[in-house]
Amino acid sequence: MAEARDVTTTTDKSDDEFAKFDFSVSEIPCLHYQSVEAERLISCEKPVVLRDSRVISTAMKWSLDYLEANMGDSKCNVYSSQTGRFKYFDDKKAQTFPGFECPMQLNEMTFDEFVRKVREWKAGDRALYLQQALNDTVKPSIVRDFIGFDWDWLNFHQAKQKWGPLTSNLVLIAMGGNITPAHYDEQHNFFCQVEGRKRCILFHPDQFECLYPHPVSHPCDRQSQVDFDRPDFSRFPKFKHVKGWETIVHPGEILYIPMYWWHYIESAKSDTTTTSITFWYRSGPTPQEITWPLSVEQKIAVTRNIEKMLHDALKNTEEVRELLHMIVDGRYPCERWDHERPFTQ
Ligand SMILES: O=C(O)CCC(=O)C(=O)O
Repeated sequence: MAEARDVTTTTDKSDDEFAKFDFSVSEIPCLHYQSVEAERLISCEKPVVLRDSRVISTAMKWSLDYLEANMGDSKCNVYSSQTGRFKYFDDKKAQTFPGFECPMQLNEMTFDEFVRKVREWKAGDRALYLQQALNDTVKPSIVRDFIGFDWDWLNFHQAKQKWGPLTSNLVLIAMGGNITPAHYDEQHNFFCQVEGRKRCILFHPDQFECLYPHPVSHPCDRQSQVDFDRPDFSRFPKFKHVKGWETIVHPGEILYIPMYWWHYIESAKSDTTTTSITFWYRSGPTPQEITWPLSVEQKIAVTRNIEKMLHDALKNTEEVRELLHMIVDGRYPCERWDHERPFTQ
């Protein structure tokens, strides 16, 4: 099991460990999990890396060998990709969306099979990524480890932030170099690192316009259309101005990823595998008192609902575009609104 990092050296990127990008990034603060500042950041929905916690200390022994012996014989979801990029897509939407090509393939296999494939993997093979929700098919030892998580701390935060229920704990086992392209989730996440290092670049929800999400009706809804390695600035000119927040999470650390914050996640190339566990929480009920102007997050929720309503009514993504143009063009003059971009705070 690896030691937690020396926090004075947060940027331990050796030149060839992670991809290089031209956009500007600031460092996500890394703080003691009980510090006042960490609590403040979580309360105002800002990302923070929490160190020295014992939240998943019972999972710190979850090496591939340990999991192989204890995960049980049920099938796990293992994605494969020729490019090493694992862009999530909605299977149901994919079946009807014209011309959609799946960016990765789902294979179901037992944990043992997955481990065997990882051990036998050679250059040129498709990269593999296990993404399996923890469920009751695991052996009692894993259940004991799970019960041993610091639920007092987790439940305290869930109640304090007035979040909704915990929806799932995903175990993520990536091969070194795997990339989860930029996307946002509609849930809060305590993202816990068990083994290996992951570089996480987060973007505030107000970067929505720079990241060009796919339409809501697209199978890759909530994912950026921009290929970070080869950005097409003629299609996505505002990507030049995107500003991010970056960290490398190490074993034992927790990254708080607030709802609607974009995240791009990359496993260190020299780590054979990396293991993480997610704790996803729904947002709480809508506050009884709404104040104006709405927050960026509320505007994104409104935007999503409008897009969904239009698509449900028209049943055609191209017509959504035409209808929105008809509503806006020549009627809401730019000069008046330009200083009040919809997604800036
Ligand atoms: O770790 C990864 O590769 C992806 C994780 C992720 O997107 C999430 O936890 O929301």
